[in-house]
Amino acid sequence: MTNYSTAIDKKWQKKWEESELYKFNPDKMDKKLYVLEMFSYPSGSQLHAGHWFNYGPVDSWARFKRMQGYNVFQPMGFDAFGLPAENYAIKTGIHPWDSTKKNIATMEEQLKAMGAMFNWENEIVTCDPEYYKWTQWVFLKLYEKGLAYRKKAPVNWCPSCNTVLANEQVVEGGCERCGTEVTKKDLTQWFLKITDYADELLTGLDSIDWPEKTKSMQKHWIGKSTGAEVTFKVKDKDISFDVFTTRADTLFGVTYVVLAPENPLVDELTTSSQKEEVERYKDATKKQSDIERQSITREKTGVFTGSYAINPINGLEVPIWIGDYVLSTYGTGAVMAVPAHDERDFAFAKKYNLPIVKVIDGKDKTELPFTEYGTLVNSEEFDGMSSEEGKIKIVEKLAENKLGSEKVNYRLRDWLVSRQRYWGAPIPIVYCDKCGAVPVPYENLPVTLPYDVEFAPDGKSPLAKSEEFINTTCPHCGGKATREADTLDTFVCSSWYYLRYADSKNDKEAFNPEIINKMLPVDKYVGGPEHACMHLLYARFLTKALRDMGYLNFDEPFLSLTHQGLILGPDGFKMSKSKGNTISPDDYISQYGSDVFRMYLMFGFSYVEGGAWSDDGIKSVARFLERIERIIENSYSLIKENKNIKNTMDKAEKELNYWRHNSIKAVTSDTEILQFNTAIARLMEFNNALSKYIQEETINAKFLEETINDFIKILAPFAPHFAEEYYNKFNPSDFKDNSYSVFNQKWPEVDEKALIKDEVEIAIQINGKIKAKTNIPTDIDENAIKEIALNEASIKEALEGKNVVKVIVIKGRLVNIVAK
Ligand code: ANZ
Ligand code: ZN
Repeated sequence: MTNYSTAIDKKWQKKWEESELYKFNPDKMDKKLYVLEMFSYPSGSQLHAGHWFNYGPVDSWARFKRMQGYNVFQPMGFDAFGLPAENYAIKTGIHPWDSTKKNIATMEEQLKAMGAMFNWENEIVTCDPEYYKWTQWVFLKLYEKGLAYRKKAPVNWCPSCNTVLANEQVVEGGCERCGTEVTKKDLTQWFLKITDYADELLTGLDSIDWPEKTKSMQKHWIGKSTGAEVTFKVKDKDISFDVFTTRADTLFGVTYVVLAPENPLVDELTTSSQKEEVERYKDATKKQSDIERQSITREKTGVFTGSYAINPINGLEVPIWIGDYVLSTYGTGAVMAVPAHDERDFAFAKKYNLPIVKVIDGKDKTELPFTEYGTLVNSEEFDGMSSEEGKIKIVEKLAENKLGSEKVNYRLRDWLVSRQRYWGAPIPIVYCDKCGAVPVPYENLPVTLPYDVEFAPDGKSPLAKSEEFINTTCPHCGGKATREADTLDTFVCSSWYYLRYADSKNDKEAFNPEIINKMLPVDKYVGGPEHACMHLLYARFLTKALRDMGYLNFDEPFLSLTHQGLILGPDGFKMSKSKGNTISPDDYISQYGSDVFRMYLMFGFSYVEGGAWSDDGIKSVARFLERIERIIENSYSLIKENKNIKNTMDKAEKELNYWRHNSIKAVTSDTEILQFNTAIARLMEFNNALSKYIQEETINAKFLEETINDFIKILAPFAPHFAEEYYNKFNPSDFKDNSYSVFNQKWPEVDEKALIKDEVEIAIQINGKIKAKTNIPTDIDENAIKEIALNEASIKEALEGKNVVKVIVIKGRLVNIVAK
């Protein structure tokens, strides 16, 4: 019968809480360690095994660090605004506030059953006015610095979620949340000027310890491109326009130019005979998203405007077209087309019978479009130059005539943050007929989200329908004004939550910079890889913006990042309530106790890979803890009995001591890199060695006691309640202070000497074939090893009648006897 059960979980959870064991110590800043797991949405479904997989193992890592002497800060909270909570509310008819609060209460309870050392005293809930007041403050600060602005732009629209989306929320043309195909609308929206930080967001990646793949995704998303802007004058008109090109070396091959249909010059350039066709084409383009338009496989289409432009390098006239493969949102919204060397231009030229002129000579391609890079031809004074040299020389020449210059472009667009939904932080701006857009004064924050609102989405901001909310007075002139009815995207709330955690109770300011600058950056951040180009990018931007305003003294919010793997449903699909494949931890916990469940997750799956759920191994983990229990209990009685006790360190002691230190060493290094499954395998080895030792006729009680204590200590991060129980059994305490806890003990140190074995097993070969194995002392010389090998019984026999030609010794591993 096993002693370990949920009763033990509860007992220690209570004790830990009462004794404030995990409280962060603000006086020990030199050893602070900020460990953070991405907080979750309090959606209707409860915590499933996947959530545990995020939080449980990281808590084990934090406990390990605590025992190494770190002053750990591990806060927890809820990302409570946003579509999931709102959609759940719409489905059930329960108000988002009520359902969210209820869900949070349930999730808190489930999280507490995990027994993690969360700093609950610093909990934050982003939909609480005490939190979003400061989200609004952040927004106003950005506004003050010109980093938040409003503009009319063609934006992504999800017809199912009835709201605009940021570029980052469009995944392969679909809505990040619901998958519905995203369309475009011309709307006036609020943006945050993340592009101001494009370059630093790129270079900063070199300074942080993040998975390479995530860094490269961000790099790609930011998309730095170095090229040139080249000016084309319009024939017979007093206008000109710039194109962005990365291939100035191909300028002599330009046979036409293409503007994005939305380019504001189009109307002016369109001749009357082309007007009708151009208008029709513009209308058709409006419906398509940028992602669709960029597809390589899609047929390229366009319309001639009737006007011509002059190639600035050779004075040739080329027709001006519009085409939807040119995006209005990239570069200058205009391209010079070089069909001989660019695939898209080539397809377009073929379709519309436009000329193709080869200007780069290379050898690797024989079919059009020709090789990309090579030597310039058909370019007069530049003939024979390499592409690279040509780029420089051609731009130099253009620059002399003020018709071109070097230019760096980024793919990154400003972050669209306004949403036409109810469940978010109101944007703290009012509109006055006289004064225009006026920020709500800081002392009037928060702009409270009203409770009684018809929130079912219909494409218009629900807050606009709330008279009580929308009508206000202008803070500037006191006249009649209306409030901004859009709310902030939840990613704004989560872009700064890691700052608020560290000073969560501050009601005077968003945070006290002095505290934050000591507590941050976050030392270890753990969460899903799907956030690579959203949350993780937004948070970096916000940190840099607040730093430049003087509030922060660090450049990056998250120094080290790990993505945990995904625990899939038993069917191999992502766990979701709608698929009915979620695994609830609750039943397992009541059956086995939380430590068994936690340890099984850590032992059964690689932390960074995850995998499909199966509970095949959970019984064996439960049995492992039972075995440990038995061994500890038996050892305890052996020591107490005080019979057959010795004080010497003999062979059996040395053997156990070897396994003890071997485990300490491996568990330390594996846990450090969150490689929990192998760490637990080492604990199992250690346990086997203990089991063997206590069957000895005589035992060294003092040594056994020390060894058991070490074992409990290195087991503690993985089975916290269980280990606390047995640590206290072995080391009874009066509970006067917190020294009772195994988590206040020092992590055991490796005694390297114990790892040097007295004996090693070596293989003995004859002519390269293994014939025998034997144990030899480690401290003997080569001749003695040869002697032992040659005198081994079976070897002696095999060598009979043969001549030993040579004996080769590879120390610690083998002896090869060459014989004829
Ligand atoms: C002429 C040329 C010749 C180009 C050639 C490429 C190859 P990246 O590297 O992504 O920055 N381009 C510029 N603005 C564009 C827009 N708004 N929509 C669509 N395409 C645009 O790509 C830069 C290249 O993409 C530019 O260089 C331009 O085409 C095109 F053999 O200019 B290139
Ligand atoms: Zn006013």
